[in-house]
Amino acid sequence: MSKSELVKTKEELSRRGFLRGLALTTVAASGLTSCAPSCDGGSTGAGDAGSTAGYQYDWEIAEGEIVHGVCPKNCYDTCRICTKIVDGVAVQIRGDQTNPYTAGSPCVKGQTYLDYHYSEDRILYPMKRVGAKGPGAQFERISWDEALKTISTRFKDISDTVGAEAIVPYTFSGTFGLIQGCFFSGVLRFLYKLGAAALMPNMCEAAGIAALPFTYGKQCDVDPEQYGNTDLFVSWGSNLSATSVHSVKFVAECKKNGGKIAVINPMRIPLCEWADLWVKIRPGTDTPFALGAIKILLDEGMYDKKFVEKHCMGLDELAAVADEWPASRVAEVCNVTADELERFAHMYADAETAIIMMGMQVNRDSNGGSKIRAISFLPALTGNIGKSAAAGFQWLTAGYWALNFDNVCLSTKLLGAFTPGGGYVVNWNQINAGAYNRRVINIADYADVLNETGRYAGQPTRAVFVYNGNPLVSVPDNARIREGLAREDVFVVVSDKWHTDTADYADIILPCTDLLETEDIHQDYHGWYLNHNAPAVEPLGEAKTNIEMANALAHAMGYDDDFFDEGVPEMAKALIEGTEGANPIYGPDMTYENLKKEHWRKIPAFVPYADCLESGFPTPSGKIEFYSQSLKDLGYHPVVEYVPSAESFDGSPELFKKYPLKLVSSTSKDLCGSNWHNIGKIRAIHHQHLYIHERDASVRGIADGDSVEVFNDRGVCDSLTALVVDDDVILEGTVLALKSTWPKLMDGRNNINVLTPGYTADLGMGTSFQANLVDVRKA
Ligand SMILES: Nc1nc2c(c(=O)[nH]1)N[C@H]1C(S)=C(S)[C@@H](COP(=O)(O)OP(=O)(O)OC[C@H]3O[C@@H](n4cnc5c(=O)[nH]c(N)nc54)[C@H](O)[C@@H]3O)O[C@H]1N2
Ligand SMILES: Nc1nc2c(c(=O)[nH]1)N[C@H]1C(S)=C(S)[C@@H](COP(=O)(O)OP(=O)(O)OC[C@H]3O[C@@H](n4cnc5c(=O)[nH]c(N)nc54)[C@H](O)[C@@H]3O)O[C@H]1N2
Ligand code: SF4
Ligand SMILES: [Mo]
Repeated sequence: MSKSELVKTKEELSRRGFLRGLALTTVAASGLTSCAPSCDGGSTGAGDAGSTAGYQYDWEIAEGEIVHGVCPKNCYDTCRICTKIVDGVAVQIRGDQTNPYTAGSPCVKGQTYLDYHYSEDRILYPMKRVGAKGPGAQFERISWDEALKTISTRFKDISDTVGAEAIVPYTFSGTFGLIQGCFFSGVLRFLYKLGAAALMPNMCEAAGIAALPFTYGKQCDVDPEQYGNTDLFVSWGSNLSATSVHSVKFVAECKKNGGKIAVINPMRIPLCEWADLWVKIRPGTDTPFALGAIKILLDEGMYDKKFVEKHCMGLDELAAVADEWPASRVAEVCNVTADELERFAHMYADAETAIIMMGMQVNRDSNGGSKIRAISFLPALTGNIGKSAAAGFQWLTAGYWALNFDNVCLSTKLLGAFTPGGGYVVNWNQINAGAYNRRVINIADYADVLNETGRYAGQPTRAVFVYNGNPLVSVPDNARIREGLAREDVFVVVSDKWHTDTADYADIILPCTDLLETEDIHQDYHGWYLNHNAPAVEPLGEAKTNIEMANALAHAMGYDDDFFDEGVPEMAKALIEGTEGANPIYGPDMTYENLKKEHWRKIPAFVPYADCLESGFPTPSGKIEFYSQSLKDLGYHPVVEYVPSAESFDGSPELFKKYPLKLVSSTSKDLCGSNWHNIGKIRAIHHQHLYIHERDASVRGIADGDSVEVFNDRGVCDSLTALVVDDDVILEGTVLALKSTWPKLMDGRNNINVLTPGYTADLGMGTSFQANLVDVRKA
């Protein structure tokens, strides 16, 4: 493309709004503006609202540099993407065509990354609040020097008077980059040096991560690119059509190749269209369902006797537990028919190879760890372990994250113990045993942390540092989160790109970079890839990466440790190579420099657990443990036990009389966590429905399309409209809504987290979003 053609294209683009983004970049980068257009505190955070719509154009039109990156969001897919840069401006994003997993295109959200990046609503400068905290808060621009001085002065004061442990981090999954974020690095390096409380980031997958090693010793998930080769794909409490759009094509291959599909889910999901069996299970009751299926496998001799004899221990104890779950009892508790249970058991036993994809919602319950443990017995009983690359289970590929995390997060050095995300901690007893050199807080009970209640009574909280997360949208028991952030004696720092609901409570806001401006290393948690994200453009305004922020804060505090002079290249090298040199699991010569050149590398194919069939499983007995002495020693049932969900018909019968509907939160294909709700094009397609069964609706006088209030003792969610559906869509007694909408974009109406509880899960100290009884009325 010639220069004049490019100029013409830019003219065309400018007419469609492109130059608004360009102008913002240029002016902001030159520092000539006092503030991005909407950084005056009056912003709604409402994103582009269509202003820059349509500026993408054909990949082939412009000559430009192509930079390889990775979508950094907390999403199964970790899309490998390419960005075209013309004159220092990002003009188009598309999928990396060479990557078999995410080839083609990012999802609908990823396609709006340029709107996201060049949005007029991005926070580009440090801000301080002027006036009251909360909705409508006003901010004015300050320099980084002033921001750092204010924060360091306040932090020193708190450390000297109350103690540094009164400063609490909140960080979760804004970027899943292993250096800038992902639970343990980023600004935590600074906060842990400071002496701030240690954060257990156990919001998402912790119960399952804690449960699986009791069965298998280590976690080896099947590669999703193998779905096409399996005889049976079981979607167990998962909805890949929303959560992992790029892996649906592999399920389609399974179907095309004659494989079967089973869905276990209280809600109809798109995969039900292809399913041979849909079990509309009652939420929270997966343990009895799995045990009922196990009883049938054992009673009818439909299990792999040779495999179990050689590689498993505790069959008799498992049989005794399963015996308590005849089909009639399973039917009653799980609200399924005995026939459905039989069909599932036979379908599973008959398949030569089977993959069970366990969704994460299953583990976000007070009994979530037990559910994952109960399901985990099925592949072992049927010999689906170590048999084929297309047999086994999927949870998260955490077992393949063979990087030197401690070199980067410095936890051993700073906290006295290393925890890769916290999920390997089973319960508070282990923490109380003194692994850490300071007070520990758990994200699952953040409302208590902020309000000094429950287990945190008497533990002062005087400052909160939020980055990479949005507690006021995403964390349970939200009204109490708001109360805690609103405390006048709590100093709040928020680092984000947007004026989120949480940012409205900030004393100081620090602007962060996005994927186009940040270098990082990413590893998929579903696929088998290690990836490099190269920065594509200069940061807009004065945005800093999380590591730059950590280093600047450390220098402001006067810390002179060498590690606060490190940049991403040194950290990436230490992460990937460690002191050992290239890391063998990723194939030959896996060095930082090679990953940069190759952009991504897939872990070379192998059969999960095949090595353990030869050399034993890394459990205490060396076998797959249906009976776990370790669990018993920790005070749990050594096999598994059905303890009803903390809020459910059988777990809390009195509460059930008052609030007879189980609220299930689910994931929107149009949002990722709370990301993108503020981007106009996306908000336009995102719905805010409460799926409700027609009989549940009619007894409450609710018609399709009515505005409704969903309520319980914790609060009222008033942002939903009823979508009245029948038995073909949802189980009666269950209502479902999508998670992570921004109250401030809904006229201050609450999202569902005003209803969700702060209980911790049985294993891994995870959250219990699903242990949630409610009622509904017409608004
Ligand atoms: N009701 C209900 N609620 C849920 C769930 C549920 O099932 N039901 N699921 C839970 C789960 S599984 C998860 S993972 C959590 C997610 O919880 P969080 O990770 O706390 O929430 P997100 O909404 O993803 O917020 C991420 C924020 O980080 C910011 N951010 C992005 N990149 C960066 C960066 O590089 N630096 C900085 N400083 N900030 C950045 C984004 O702009 C965004 O505001 O939500 C939980 N919430
Ligand atoms: N588009 C998009 N993709 C995402 C995310 C996002 O926000 N948006 N978030 C990412 C993150 S952080 C996570 S953790 C994952 C979330 O992944 P998941 O947690 O797997 O996704 P959900 O849709 O919340 O839940 C999956 C299904 O579980 C069902 N379900 C609920 N309770 C039960 C139960 O007790 N038993 C059974 N059998 N089924 C139940 C629900 O009906 C739902 O269809 O997705 C990731 N991918
Ligand atoms: S949100 Fe997920 S599917 Fe969408 S671009 Fe990012 S990684 Fe890909
Ligand atoms: Mo998550």
